[in-house]
Amino acid sequence: MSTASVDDEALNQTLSEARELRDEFQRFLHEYEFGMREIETKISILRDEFAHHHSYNPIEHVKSRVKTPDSIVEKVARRGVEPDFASIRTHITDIAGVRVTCSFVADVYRLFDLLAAQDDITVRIVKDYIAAPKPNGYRSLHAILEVPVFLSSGPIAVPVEVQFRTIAMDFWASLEHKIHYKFQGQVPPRLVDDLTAAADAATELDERMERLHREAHSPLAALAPIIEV
Ligand code: 0O2
Repeated sequence: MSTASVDDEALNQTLSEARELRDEFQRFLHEYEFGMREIETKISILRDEFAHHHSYNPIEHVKSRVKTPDSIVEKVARRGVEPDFASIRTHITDIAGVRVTCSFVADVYRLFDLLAAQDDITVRIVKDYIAAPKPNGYRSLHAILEVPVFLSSGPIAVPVEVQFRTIAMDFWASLEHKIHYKFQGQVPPRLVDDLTAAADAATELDERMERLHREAHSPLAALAPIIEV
């Protein structure tokens, strides 16, 4: 065999392996996208049911994403996870993410409870950064929920990270994220202190808004115009 044809064969082999890896990676990411869609559907059903039957919408907005390949590779390297699909599946549980922004803290827990109680959902991990905020002031309820996805080859269980938070928590986290990104993690101490104080203010705002909401919806509030007259 000539050197050229040996080189061609090696190149073809490499190309075919690269294509196989690409296809496997796409299949891998699709599983997470399907899991994410299952969770989105569950949330949207709850939202519609609340709106139609309780005349109340506890959800302000929902945002979803599947981690980019670059971000998965970065996390695999940072966490020292073996770079094979099985290890990534086991150790990286936030490839699919859904963020649910609620009006009030009570709604955050109510929605989590409603999802967690569904028969086909398995709660794998819960991190309650509302009960125990991070030192920088970050608050949210994080849960890794495993949901079944029915593929042509059979069912698989897909983990989805669901972050539940209020509008105030979301506002704070989004600004903090931008500041963190701008300073590449080296945020000046004065700004860190200001951010922590802003997180306290956000907590207080959540408490006041929820108090107001409760008062406005208490049976006494309905009588107020009559009492005033
Ligand atoms: P993205 O694009 O938002 O998903 P790790 O993921 O390794 O950092 P861990 O323990 O797996 O840490 O997850 P953790 O701390 O429970 O939650 C990670 C995610 O929560 C982050 O995802 C953020 O979305 C959010 N988060 C956690 N802490 C903070 C914080 O201090 N500030 C802000 N703004 N968000 C936070 P990613 O992977 O960073 O990015």
